[in-house]
Amino acid sequence: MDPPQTSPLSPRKKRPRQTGALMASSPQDIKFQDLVVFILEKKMGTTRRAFLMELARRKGFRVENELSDSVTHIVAENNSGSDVLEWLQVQKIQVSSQPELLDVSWLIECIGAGKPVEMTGKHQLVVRRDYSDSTNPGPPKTLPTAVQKISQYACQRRTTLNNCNQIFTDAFDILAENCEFRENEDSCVTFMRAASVLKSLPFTIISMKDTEGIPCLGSKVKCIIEEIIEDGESSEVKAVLNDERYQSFKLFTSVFGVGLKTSEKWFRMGFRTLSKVRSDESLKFTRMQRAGFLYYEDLVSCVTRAEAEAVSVLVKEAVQAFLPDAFVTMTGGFRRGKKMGHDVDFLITSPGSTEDEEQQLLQKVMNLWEKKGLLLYYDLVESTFEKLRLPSRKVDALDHFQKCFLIFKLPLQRVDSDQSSWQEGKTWKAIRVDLVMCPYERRAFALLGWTGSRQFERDLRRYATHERKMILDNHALYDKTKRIFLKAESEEEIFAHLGLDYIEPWERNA
Ligand code: DCT
Ligand code: MG
Repeated sequence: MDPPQTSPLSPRKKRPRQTGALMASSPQDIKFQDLVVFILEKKMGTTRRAFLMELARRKGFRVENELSDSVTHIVAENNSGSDVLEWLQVQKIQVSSQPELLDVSWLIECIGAGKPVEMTGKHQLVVRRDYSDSTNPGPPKTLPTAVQKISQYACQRRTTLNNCNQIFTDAFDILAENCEFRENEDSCVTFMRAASVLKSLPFTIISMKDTEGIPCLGSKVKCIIEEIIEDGESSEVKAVLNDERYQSFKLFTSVFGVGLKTSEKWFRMGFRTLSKVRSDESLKFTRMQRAGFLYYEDLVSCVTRAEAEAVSVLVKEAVQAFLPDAFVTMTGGFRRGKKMGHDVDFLITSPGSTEDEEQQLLQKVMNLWEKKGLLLYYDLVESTFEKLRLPSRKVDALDHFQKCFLIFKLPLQRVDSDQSSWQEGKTWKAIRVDLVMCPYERRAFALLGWTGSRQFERDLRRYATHERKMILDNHALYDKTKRIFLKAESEEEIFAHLGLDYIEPWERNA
C-alpha cells in the first residue's frame, strides 16, 4: 500500500515567514574575485535581502553578510545615494576605498547574466542633499516589455542553458517528476510547462509582480513561486523529497531498463533499496535490467562532453567503415550545448546507400564493436517506418526508425580530458549510447525530433496541430488542409513550413 499522501497540491496556507537560517547558503565557489557585494537591508527587508544574497551567491558572486572595508559594491533598493551615505556614517565602519553605490536593478541584471554587468548611469545611486527618500523612486524596476509577448509554446521561445530561475525550475521539475511517478498526467504537464517557461526568461523572478503576463503560470504554480520567494523553499517540494514513493521511484528508475511499471511493482512488494532488489532471488530481471545493474555506477555518473566526443569519433569511424558517405550527427542534449548527459544520441544517414545497405549498417557496427570488445549491451530495434504513413498525433510517440540502444565500453585513454577523477586501474567507462538510422530524405525531421528537448518537441507538435492544422513527428510534416506531406532538407525549412522563427539547437533547452 502507498503511504498516506500529504496533499501536495492543495493551495498553501500563509505561514509565518521563515528567514535567516533557511536562506544562509553554504560557501560556494566565488567566480568574481574582484567584486565584494553588500546588500543594504534598509527598505528592502530581511527576506528579500536574503533571497537576493542566495541567488547572487549561486551565480558565483561574493556577497558579504556584514559591511566591512573589503566591500566594493553596496546595493540598495528604494534608497538614494544620500540615504546610503547617511546610513554608512551611522555604521561607524571604516569603508576605505570608495565603494560603488548601486541600485538593486544592477544586481538583478548581474544575476540574470550570470556575471557582472556594466554599471551605467541608470544603476548608480545619486547623492544629492535635497533628495527626500520618498521622492526618489530609483530607476524603474519594471519588467522588460517583451514579457507580454511570451508565447505559451516552447517552440516560440528561446531557451538557452542560462537559467535565471533555477531555484523555481528545480522545484517544478521535482513536482513534475513526482506527478509522473503517480501517473498524474495533467499536473505533470502543468509543472513541466511552468518550469519550461521560467527557463526561457531573461530575468530572475524576484517578486510576484514579475510573474504578471507570463503564460503557463496558473494559480497553483503561482502559490509555489510565492512561497519560494518568501521562504526560500516550497513545503510541497520538501514533502515530495521526503516521500517514500518518490524516493523509491527515483532510485528504481535510475536503473537502465527500469520504468514506471517495474518501479510500481517493486515498490508494492515493499522494496526500498537497490541492494535488496538486486539480491532478491524471486525477482526476474530483463537482459536490459541486468546490464543496468551491472554497470550502474558508471551509468548514473552521467556522460561528460569529452566522453561524448570520444564516443563520437568511434561511432564515425565504425559507421564510415561500412558507408563512407554517411553523416553522423550527435543529437540530444549535447547538440543543445549541454555539458553533461545521461546518454549520447547519434543520428546516422547516408545519401548514397540502398535500403538494404541502410538496413544492415547498425548490425554491422554492432558486430565490429563486439569483435573489438567495445560493446557491453545492445538492443537493435528494427525499423517499422513506412513512407506514406501519416505522422503520429501523439506528442510523446516513439518513432519508427531503426535504432540501437546500447552500452558502450569506452576506453578512457580515448577521452581527451583530465582523468584525475578516475580511480587508479579503471581503464574504461560504460556509456549509454542511442544510434538512430534514418532515410536520407527524412533527416531534417529526425534531426529536429532527436535534438529535443522533450518539452520543446511536445510544444512543436502541439503548435503544429493547434495553430497550423498540421501533424509533425520525427518522420514527416503533414498539412491537413492541403492534404500533402511537406518536404524539408533542413530544420530551417521545417520551422518555415510551420510559420515559426528559426530556433537554434542551443535555444531549445525548454
Ligand atoms: N526522443 C525521441 N524519441 C525517443 C526518445 C527521445 O524523439 N524515443 C527525442 C527527445 C529528446 C531527444 O530525442 C534525446 O532524448 P534523451 O537522450 O532522452 O534526452 P536529452 O535531451 O539528450 O537529455 P539527456 O542529457 O538526459 O540525454
Ligand atoms: Mg540524450
